Amino acid sequence: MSRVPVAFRPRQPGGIIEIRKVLVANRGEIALRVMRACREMGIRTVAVHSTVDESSLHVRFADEAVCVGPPQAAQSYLHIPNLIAAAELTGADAVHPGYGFLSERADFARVCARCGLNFIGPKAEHMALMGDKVRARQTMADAGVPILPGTGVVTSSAEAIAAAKSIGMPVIIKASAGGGGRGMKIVRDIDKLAETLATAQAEAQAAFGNGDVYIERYVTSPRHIEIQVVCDMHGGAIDLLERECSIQRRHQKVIEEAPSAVLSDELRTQMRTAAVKACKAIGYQSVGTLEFLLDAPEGSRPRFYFMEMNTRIQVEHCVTEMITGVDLVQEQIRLATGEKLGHLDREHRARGHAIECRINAEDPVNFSPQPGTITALHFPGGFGVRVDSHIHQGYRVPPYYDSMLAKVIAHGNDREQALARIRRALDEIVVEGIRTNVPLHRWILKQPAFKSGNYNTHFLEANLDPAAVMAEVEPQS
Ligand code: MV4
Repeated sequence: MSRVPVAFRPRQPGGIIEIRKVLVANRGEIALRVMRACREMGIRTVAVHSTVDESSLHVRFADEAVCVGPPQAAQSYLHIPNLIAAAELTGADAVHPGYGFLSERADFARVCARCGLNFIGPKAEHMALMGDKVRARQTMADAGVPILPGTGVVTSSAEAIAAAKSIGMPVIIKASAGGGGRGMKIVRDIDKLAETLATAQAEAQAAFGNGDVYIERYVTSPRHIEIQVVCDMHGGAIDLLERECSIQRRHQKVIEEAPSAVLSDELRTQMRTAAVKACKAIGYQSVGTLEFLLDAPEGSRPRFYFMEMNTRIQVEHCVTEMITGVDLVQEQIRLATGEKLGHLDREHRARGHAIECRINAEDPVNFSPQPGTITALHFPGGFGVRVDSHIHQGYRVPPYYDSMLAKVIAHGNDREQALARIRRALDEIVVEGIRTNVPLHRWILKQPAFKSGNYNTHFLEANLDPAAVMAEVEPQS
């Protein structure tokens, strides 16, 4: 391997490394979000873009822009040599990966460091640790964080059957290199275990180049609750409360809110304490999220279990920002310079309630992607409403990337007020030229289970009523 010249960046008094120019290795709304944070901090920005994104808003928002390849992400936003060349060319001293694309690739973080670029995120070793779900599970167990009864890497069907007998049925087989719902198989009948194990191993090998799988007890109706953490390079770690993310379809979140409508103060404290304890145990640095499954069967004590840790800023970070007043992207940048957490309150209480709807370019009922041109656009506004989006009238939604067009976030003094505001905001929004999931959101927000706050991860698949969703294509009063 050839040696890469490593830029020399002396630390300033207090150990702070200044960041003057950030290359944003992403597109869409998150690229804008990062550039807005940089602008407010007096940091210059470099956009990278594929040929199809040449006139995108993230390019116009940046101080400089570099084309890094053709539309296919593998040849542009995921093409590490081109991104490093763009940073070198523009004299950027830091890289922000956003979410998706290279944001959780330990190899990218390592290459950035080798090239003297400050990767705005955690250490590569923690990204690699959390990308290995078997290792992550064991690490959490060692730190005293609750995990579901389960195994390490399972290789033989005899081993799997013995494990299932001790865990109890049903079980779930998960790929160690998977995550976010990819590479999972539920097994309800122990007679099917050996066969499903072989399929899971083959699929994991094909999808991730790693056939390792493990087994866990399957929780039939869990809620997905995650804790936002913020950690500095000096052992400081705090949490910024939870987000409830159970409204999802095929592991894509659709609506998120904070705080959760169902967590008791006692359970919330336990989850927050576990999350911070885990971060301190591994020496985690930067912002991150611990995802938990909450098993709350009728009539028995609710329990939470570690599921995964996301080592990036997440799409739904905005709901946490709205209830804490903390700019998470600015914090992420400050932490990458070596700043201590000192400036942040150690203890956060929710200021009201926030709800986020992800607006996607997709059919509201069958969810097929809807690329095309936006012919008319009006975004909601007013007290307590925030819209993070990169689209505009005349924008062409390319078929190559994620279908998310906008996030509409409403904040209120309590859940009732936040709900009324987001309903009002979704009645104001106009996106013409392509189909979007706005009608789906209008429908969800009216459902008694959603209004009560008592819903689990099966809410959408169990309740989706196509005719009722289609009736929401025009806003109703
Ligand atoms: C589970 C589970 C039940 N039991 N693990 C889905 C995403 C990935 N992070 C893990 N997931 C699940 N793991 C056990 N042992 C149910 C899910 C799951 C789920 C989790 C969170 C949000 C939505 C979900 C939808 C279906 C399944």
